[in-house]
Amino acid sequence: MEKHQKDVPCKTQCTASQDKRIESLRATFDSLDQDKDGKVSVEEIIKVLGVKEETALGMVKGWDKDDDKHVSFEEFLKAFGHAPQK
Ligand SMILES: [Ca+2]
Ligand SMILES: [Ca+2]
Repeated sequence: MEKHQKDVPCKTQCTASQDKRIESLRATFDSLDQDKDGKVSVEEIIKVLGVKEETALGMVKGWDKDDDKHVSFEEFLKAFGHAPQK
């Protein structure tokens, strides 16, 4: 009867871990986005992470795909969401 425990379809597990991943990225993004406008600015990165302006600029540059100098959650997801989980 309980033999099916090992037969959990990968799809279920993969989706669950993907959801978890997005959830934790969302939490990180929310903590960066201090004014809750849905975008992370250079100033917010400096404030939250306590990094230098040039460091924060470099980070935004790397993540900012549409070049508006802000990182949207979509861009944040693209930057981190596709990295394979080990
Ligand atoms: Ca913001
Ligand atoms: Ca952007």
